[in-house]
Amino acid sequence: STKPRQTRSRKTPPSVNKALAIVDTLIIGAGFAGLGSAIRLKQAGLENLLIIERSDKVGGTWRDNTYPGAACDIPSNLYSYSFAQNPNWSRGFSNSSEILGYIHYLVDHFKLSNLIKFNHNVSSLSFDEQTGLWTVALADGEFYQARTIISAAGPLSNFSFPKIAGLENFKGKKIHSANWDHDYKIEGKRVAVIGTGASAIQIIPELVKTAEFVKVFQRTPGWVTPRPDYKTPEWNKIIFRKLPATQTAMRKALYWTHESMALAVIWNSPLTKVAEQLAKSHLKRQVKDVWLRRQLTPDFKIGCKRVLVSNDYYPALQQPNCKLITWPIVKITEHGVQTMEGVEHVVDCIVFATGFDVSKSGTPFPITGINNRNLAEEWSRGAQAYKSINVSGFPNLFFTFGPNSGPGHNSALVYMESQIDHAIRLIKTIIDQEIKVLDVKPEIQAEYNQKIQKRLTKTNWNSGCKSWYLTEDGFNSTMYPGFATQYQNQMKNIDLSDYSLI
Ligand code: N01
Repeated sequence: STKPRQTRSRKTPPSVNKALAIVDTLIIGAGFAGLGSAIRLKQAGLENLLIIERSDKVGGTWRDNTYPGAACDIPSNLYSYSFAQNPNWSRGFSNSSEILGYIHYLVDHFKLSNLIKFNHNVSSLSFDEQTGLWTVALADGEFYQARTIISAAGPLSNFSFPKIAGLENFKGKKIHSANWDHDYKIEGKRVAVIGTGASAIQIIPELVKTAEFVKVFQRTPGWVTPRPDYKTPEWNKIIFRKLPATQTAMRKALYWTHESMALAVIWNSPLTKVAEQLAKSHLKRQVKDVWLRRQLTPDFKIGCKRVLVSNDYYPALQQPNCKLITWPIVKITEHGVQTMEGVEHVVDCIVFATGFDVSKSGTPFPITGINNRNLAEEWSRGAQAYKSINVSGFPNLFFTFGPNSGPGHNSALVYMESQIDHAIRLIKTIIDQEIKVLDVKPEIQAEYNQKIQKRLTKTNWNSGCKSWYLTEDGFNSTMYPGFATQYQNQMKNIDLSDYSLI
């Protein structure tokens, strides 16, 4: 049945102490991964499912990141599900509203809306070995129960303001890139942008169009490569519509182009130097001023931080109303940003393109497993899982974008799809074989992680720069050290002897 087995009105007082519903699979998050999981579960005939979403809309990161210029730096034909190709992408690289439109299309086309519970904020997850059920408590005191959980809460779903002295003293407008205030008019304003990462380089070219001036505070310059964007001709869309195989072929070509980039950005190889030369030529072509070019030249290996993709960032920095500031920030004052050489940069608005709090990305709420094990505690010195989706001691629980699943060179959606299909095959086994507890064996998880960590030592991510991929101690529990093809292959192979089954 598509309906949860047991439901009752949300108005019933919590004192009755009954689950709002007991379902086979409960998905946390209605972003790309959560919705994709629901689609694949339905297609596998596992329709007894619910999606819990803390906000009032679907879309996850593409709902939240609506800053001016928000777009994707991976081509749309690859940044979409292979089982739901969109022949109508208007550009090679889509903007965030078109991607959000695609997400809404998924909800409508695969009839997901009646499965989503909005404004449901998960406060904890706990597993009961006796019943083999997870209890999913909500912030309002109600709860659900589920045999299996897919946690698709997103690794970059909680934005963070940096710890800069005096932040609270600023009397002007503070905006974070992931929480843009569209009611605030940038036109004619004096703006500071802190950060020069993937978000900032998309925002700055838009702000310089209307602001009185934009001061860009750069701590570390990133590697910027050209963005081969184009407007899709109508004939191309018609061909994709009439002959879907041509779009599949295009997707394959994009996939293998990105796969080859792994050789340049994941490991230090002769191709790393080639990629750095390409980025340097891009910089030289776009920035004629030698001093500015020097300030924009990175001093770490390409790939160590996320590679930036832009044609309009460098030109924007050279607009008469834009200025790159490389003096370190000392503090935020009432009126602006003070830098080390003693200048106070007075502004009306500070844009924080300073990234996300990833410290709790797998455990944004307490997760209690077998014998009261607490996942946040176990992950406090660095998260680890088996094949990025299962954690020993936390049975029947599946993560999307769990530990060491991040791509540095290919589309996140490719990784996501294989995580989802892997999880669903195990969920099907649990449901069909009436398994109460499917728990990865600790020694299997340990062995897997030893190999992952060993491989990571040889990657550019661990070559000395600081990034959100690493913890303060330099532990990398974020990235997958290999090709997407390797990742997909490991996810395709399921060996039930890796798990304890009860
Ligand atoms: O955040 P970031 P982001 N003082 O953490 C600087 C995804 N994404 O939002 O490099 C001064 O990368 C910091 O400086 P430094 C993508 O996965 C995807 O840009 O640490 N500066 C850096 O410049 C990406 O990796 C798309 O020295 C401070 C910046 O702020 C992830 O989101 C588009 C500071 C933060 O960069 C995050 O990107 C956009 C301080 N105290 C984002 N603290 C796509 O197109 C931080 N900074 C798919």
